[in-house]
Amino acid sequence: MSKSIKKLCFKVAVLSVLAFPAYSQQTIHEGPQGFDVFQNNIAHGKIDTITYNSKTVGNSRKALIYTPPGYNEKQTYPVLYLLHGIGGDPKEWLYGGRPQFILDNLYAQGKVEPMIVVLPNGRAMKDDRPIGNVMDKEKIQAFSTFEKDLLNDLIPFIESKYKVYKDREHRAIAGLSMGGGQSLNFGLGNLDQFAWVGAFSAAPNTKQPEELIPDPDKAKKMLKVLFISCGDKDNLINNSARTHEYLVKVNVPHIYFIEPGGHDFKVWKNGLYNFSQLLFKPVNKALFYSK
Ligand code: FER
Repeated sequence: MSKSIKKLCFKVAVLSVLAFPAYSQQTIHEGPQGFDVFQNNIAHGKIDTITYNSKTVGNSRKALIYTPPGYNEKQTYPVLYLLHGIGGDPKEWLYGGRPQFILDNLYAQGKVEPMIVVLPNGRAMKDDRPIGNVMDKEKIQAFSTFEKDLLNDLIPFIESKYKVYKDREHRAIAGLSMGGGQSLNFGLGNLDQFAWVGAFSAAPNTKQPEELIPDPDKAKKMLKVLFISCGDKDNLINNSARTHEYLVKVNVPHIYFIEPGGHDFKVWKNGLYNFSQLLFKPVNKALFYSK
């Protein structure tokens, strides 16, 4: 190789390294190939089952918890509550979305802040299994009741058993479909509890925009990141679109990511991939939707 070509190669290499941080998190994009695949040669987080007493439901309830690679009790962690859909339970994310693979891979690349992820059962009723007609009125109601179970039972339990931060800026909520609607309803409805809210393919349980965001100035002031994503072929897209249109109208910054896809885990995995990388870090306003 001639000297001048070598010099040019060096310059290109230096420039790409310098430019990389600017590009690496500038866009919301679909996960690259392999982002959701188990890698043998990296550190892995751990999945455990926890059991907590629910005053709301009147029995003991189970949730899954993911602690990140290198988890140790000397460190204090922020928490993401990650919610499932209408036909699911905590195992829906575990087996359908493999959040542990997505997050392990992101940790290996230094792209996520260490955090604990809790996968609750969002159907807050005595028999919370996804059996029979999952559209039954009392089961749909249980997704709404979960707000109390989450705030009054599960969060206090997690905070008593794990070394976690207890303030809103270290607490995030996100979910798929019914869990996306829950995240918008509970997150935006309790801004004193959550600063990071994500909804992937939000379902018809999503409150009407005016009810969801009654005080846009407060939402604007308190939210760190509000992330809404949906597949362009999802029959439920209107729940996301109408929320987005209202947020634009009332000038609340948010991320709106419509990608090719239906009502499925391809979209939800990309949701987690993107949302998790934003959490508990300084906010990059360049990502927000602007008119
Ligand atoms: C509905 C259609 C879909 C509905 C909920 C869903 C409450 C939820 C889907 C999911 O969680 O995947 O009419 O009404």
